[in-house]
Amino acid sequence: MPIKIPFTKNKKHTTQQSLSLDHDHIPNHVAIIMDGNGRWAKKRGLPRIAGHKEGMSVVKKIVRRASDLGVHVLTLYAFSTENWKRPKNEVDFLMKLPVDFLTTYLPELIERNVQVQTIGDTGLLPEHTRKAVEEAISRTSENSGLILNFALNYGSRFEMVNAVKQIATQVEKGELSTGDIDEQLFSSHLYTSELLEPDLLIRTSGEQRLSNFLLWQLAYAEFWFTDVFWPDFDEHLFEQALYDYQNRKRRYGGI
Ligand code: V07
Repeated sequence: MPIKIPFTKNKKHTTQQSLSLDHDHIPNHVAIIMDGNGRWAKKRGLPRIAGHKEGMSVVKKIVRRASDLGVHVLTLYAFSTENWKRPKNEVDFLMKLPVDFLTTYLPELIERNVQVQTIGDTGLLPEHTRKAVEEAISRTSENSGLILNFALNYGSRFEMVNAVKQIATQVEKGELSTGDIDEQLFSSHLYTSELLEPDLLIRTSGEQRLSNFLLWQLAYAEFWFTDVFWPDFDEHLFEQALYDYQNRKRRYGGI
C-alpha cells in the first residue's frame, strides 16, 4: 500500500487529511494526559469548568475512534492526586464529570463492548462519583473490547511506594525473600498489573512532562506532544499521533 505523506507545511498537527494508518500495527495501549482545559477556557473568557466540560466531549470522540481502530487499552489521566489542591468549586465540578459522562454515555460503551476500569486510589473519591464509576465497571466487566481505563486520584509515586509497602510486608511475614523481588514482581503490585504497558503516550497543550503519570509503565513508550489544548483535540489528531507512532517504529526497523 502506498504511504501517503500528510500535508505538513506549517500545519503539522492541524491537517484533516486522512492518513494511511497501518491497521495491523495499531498500538495496543495508548495513554493520554488531557491537558489544557483551563487554558482553553481562559482564552475564551470562560470559567475553567467550561474547559473541563468541553474536554469530556472530546473523551467520547476519542473513545469512539480508539475502539473503532482496535486499540486494546486507552488510559486517560482524568484526575491526579495533586488535583485536590485546586479550588473547591473546580474539584466539585470535576467529581461530577464521571457521573455526567456515564449517564449519557454508558449505554454506548456497553453497545461498543467497552470495558471500563480505573487506576488510582478511588476509595477517596466522593460517594456519588465512586458509585457511578463502580456501576460502570461492574456493568462492563464481561465486555471484551476496548479497555477504557480512567486514572482517578492517581499518582505514580504513591502507586510505587504502595507496591514497596506490600512487598515489604510479605518479606516481613516471611512469605517472600528479598531475592524473589524482580521487575515482574514489582509490576504485579501496581494498579496496572493486569495491563500491557503503554506503547504511546500523548500529552496535549504544549507541556512535555510526565507529571507523575505511569512513571514505571512508560519506560519504553513513544511520547507524542501537541500544542493543541485538550478541548480542541480530535479524532484526526489522535490518528496523527498513531500515524507518527507507526512511522517511528518503522524507522527503527521494528515493523
Ligand atoms: C474528566 C474531562 C476530560 C479532560 C480532563 C479533565 C476533566 C471523563 C471522566 C470520567 C471518569 C471516570 C469514568 C467516566 C468518565 C472524567 C474526571 C475529569 C475527574 F468512569 N472526563 N473526565 N473524570 N475531565
